[in-house]
Amino acid sequence: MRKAIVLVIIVALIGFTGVVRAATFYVDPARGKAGGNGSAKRPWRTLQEVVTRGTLRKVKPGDVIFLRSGYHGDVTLSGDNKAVITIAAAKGHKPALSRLTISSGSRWRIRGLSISPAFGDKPYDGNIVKFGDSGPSSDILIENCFIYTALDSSKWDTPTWKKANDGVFMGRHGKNLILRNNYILNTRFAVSLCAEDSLCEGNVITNFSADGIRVTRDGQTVRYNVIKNNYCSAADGDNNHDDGIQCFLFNKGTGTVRRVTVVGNIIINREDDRQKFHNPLQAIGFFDGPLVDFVVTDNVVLVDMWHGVSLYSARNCRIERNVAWSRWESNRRPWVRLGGKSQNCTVKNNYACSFRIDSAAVKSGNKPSNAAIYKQALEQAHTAIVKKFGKYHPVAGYARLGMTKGKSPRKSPAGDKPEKPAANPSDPSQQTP
Ligand SMILES: [Ca+2]
Ligand SMILES: [Ca+2]
Repeated sequence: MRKAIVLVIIVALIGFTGVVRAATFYVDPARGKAGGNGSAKRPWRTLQEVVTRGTLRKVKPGDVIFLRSGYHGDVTLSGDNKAVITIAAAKGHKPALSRLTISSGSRWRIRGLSISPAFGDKPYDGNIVKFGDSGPSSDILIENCFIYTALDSSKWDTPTWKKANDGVFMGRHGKNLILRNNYILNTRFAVSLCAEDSLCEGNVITNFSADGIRVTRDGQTVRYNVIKNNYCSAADGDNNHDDGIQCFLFNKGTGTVRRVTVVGNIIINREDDRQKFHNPLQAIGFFDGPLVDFVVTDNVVLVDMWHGVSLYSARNCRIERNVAWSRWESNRRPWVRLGGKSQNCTVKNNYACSFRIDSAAVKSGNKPSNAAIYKQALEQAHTAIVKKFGKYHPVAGYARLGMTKGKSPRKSPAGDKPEKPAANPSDPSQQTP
């Protein structure tokens, strides 16, 4: 009887930790062969070939595929996995894709890849990474990837900025999707979040000509992202109203967006005043609504525009401890604004250049911002982000602020050898590294 109980516990533990004979495969564009067996010594050739030849069927739930340096193609994945399948850069390797699409499916984890049309043989329009947009999708995690149109945009004119690829589209058929610690460089619309109950955290968005992050569905969390350096104004020939984070209504049926959390993000209009084609950026612009149960706290905003933090038609929302400042001399000083007809909202302990708060709101402790308060808030927010995600991006190499390069010490090195299989991305304990 006792033996049976012990056996049951052991079986339960093995099931719980998920370490049941996960296999590891290797893909190597330089040394691999289409007819290899996927072992470290006889790797397959490219990830695209693994998918299109059907070799991917040999990879089972819980397995890990390590990609070695080189070009792995334009890759489309799909399929429901009973346990997470991880596709990751092998240690010390720089695998590259020209595009990544996960059309539908569940339990995929993608880690540490460089993804850019620059690697492919011809340019394409639209998103560089798209997932959850063609069919039911859940528990997909995309992390530590370097996603960009081109490395250098210094010679771009406005037409080039307007036709630049969009960065990431988290699709409308998704639920429980995670976009974590990706570096997204030189894009038009950087990130569109259209999946319910999903998380966008620790990403860096640098150089974008339209909106940084679009929040469009219920239950989305946007936290600890850095969004900076916005391009092309109406005077330059770009009529898009650029926002750092915008609530853009996608819930067409109900016209209401619920349970959105926007916490600890840094939004900077431009880091360098020599930036060409700069544009006044609205920081957090939640104009569509009604907005219900929003939490917008601890964001730090430096913009040359009126909308620092603006929520319209808000119900049961909290706007707390945000700091909005401008270091430029125009009269566009960023405010905290609760507009339209708000109900049951709280606006507390924010710093901004001015406040426009619906009279029905509960408000207290809101004070004028200044350069010193902004500087302190920026340091605090940056420190919190660095603590969670590192000072430098693990693949792009860039710091989160400025464009210096370096390396963050690795907490747990990802090896070119079997490692602990990924936990289910929807596991809340896995949501912060
Ligand atoms: Ca623009
Ligand atoms: Ca916009």
